[in-house]
Amino acid sequence: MSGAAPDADTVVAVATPPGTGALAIVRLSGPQAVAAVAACFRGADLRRAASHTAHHGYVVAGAEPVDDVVVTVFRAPRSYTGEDCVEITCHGNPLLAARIVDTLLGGDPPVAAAGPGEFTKRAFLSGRLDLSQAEAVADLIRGSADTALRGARARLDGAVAALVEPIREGLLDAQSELEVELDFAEEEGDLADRGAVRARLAAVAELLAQAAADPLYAELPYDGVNAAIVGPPNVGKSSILNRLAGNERAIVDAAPGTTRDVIREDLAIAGMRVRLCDTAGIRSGTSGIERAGIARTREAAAQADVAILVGDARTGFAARVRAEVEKVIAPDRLLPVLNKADLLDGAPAAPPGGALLISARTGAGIAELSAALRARAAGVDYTERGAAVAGARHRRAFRDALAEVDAAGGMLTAGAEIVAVHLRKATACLDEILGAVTTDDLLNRIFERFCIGK
Ligand SMILES: Nc1nc2c(ncn2[C@@H]2O[C@H](COP(=O)(O)OP(=O)(O)OP(=O)(O)O)[C@@H](O)[C@H]2O)c(=O)[nH]1
Ligand SMILES: [Mg+2]
Repeated sequence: MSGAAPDADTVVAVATPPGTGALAIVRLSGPQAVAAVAACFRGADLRRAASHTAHHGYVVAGAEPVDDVVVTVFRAPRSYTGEDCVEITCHGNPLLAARIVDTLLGGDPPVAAAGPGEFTKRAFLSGRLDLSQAEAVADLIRGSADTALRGARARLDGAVAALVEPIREGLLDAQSELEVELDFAEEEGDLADRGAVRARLAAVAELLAQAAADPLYAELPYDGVNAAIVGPPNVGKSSILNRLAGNERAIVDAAPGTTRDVIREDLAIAGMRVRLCDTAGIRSGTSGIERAGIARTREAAAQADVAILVGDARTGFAARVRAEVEKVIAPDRLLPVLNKADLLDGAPAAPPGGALLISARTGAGIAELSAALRARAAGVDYTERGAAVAGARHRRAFRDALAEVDAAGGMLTAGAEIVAVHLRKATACLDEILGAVTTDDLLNRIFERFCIGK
């Protein structure tokens, strides 16, 4: 967090995005939040304001009114951060919001500028949120698919704790059963049969495996899925982009080699944010500009999470083009599509290799294309793109816990002490998920992904 703002201090930040809108919100948290605003507010006496009350008045810089605002007061501990919080709603001009922040920063009592995620970090530190809930806040703000948002919503509502709790209890039960069996063992060393413990551990292992695969972690990259439309010239790549975008974004022409550069369009497709690229058709024997365009096509395909490989329904896929594309993107990220189905004579035959048959001209098969794109995108591992951070962290912890439970299972006949050590380690992995034990490093890594003001 910002070095200038030790955690006990009062901090301020603009909570709304830096653009023009109807309203903007400046937010404060900390012991001096109310006093700091009251010092530059003309209206009711905020120092006496009850929690969860709103007050109309002016923010003033010296004698000059900056803006008329609504100030909402939240008293500790019934606030987002658990500290005293104030929200100042002003007109949605970033200059006004910045002047209000400047006025507060230069005022008395002093306040400091909040770092990224500082409000949510304070909510975690004061026990208002567990760590999995704090992570869900970032995912709720930046998630790029409806499933990701549903997962984040559920996690913010405590779904991870609900997932972890029965596992934790299972581990505790295994520990106590272990002790019971120890007590009843006829003689020291009679450790052959630990049936109840073994069954308990198997159940816990099953829960851990399920938890790691839970749809709560259906995450996609924050900036959306990268998809590229690739194929030979003239098969209708630009027409497909236009059809998915619902407008004439790209130039379409009967002459091959129309698209020379990569055209990008941010779209919502099947409930998912997609950055879709239309590219220059791949062919050999070209020169100059077109060759440069094809080089960019390769680049776009290499960066794509999913590449829509387009062929002509009448002639199928160009083998050389396919080979060219497969050099830069794994085959399981390719979505083969045959376009111009409307030009087929008679009923279309089943297309080869699970390809989709579509027509950019009539719109036939476009809904299926959207759904297939969604399904293909959901199958990609985004960990390396910095997405799915919470999911990756939790999954690793669940897997580590599972390894400990397996190790404990393997030690059942060796001795109760060593089994107990593994079970305690498994519990520690679960504690890491909810943030019962954390390090500054971990917290910094989590909260630096947040926007300022959240
Ligand atoms: N009948 C029919 N024609 C289509 C369809 N899709 C595209 N076309 C036509 O095919 C031609 C090429 O379309 P484009 O979308 O420019 O194809 P492209 O793959 O982007 O071509 P390049 O940019 O040159 O690589 C145009 O005349 C389109 O009108 C389709 O589904 N059916
Ligand atoms: Mg084109």
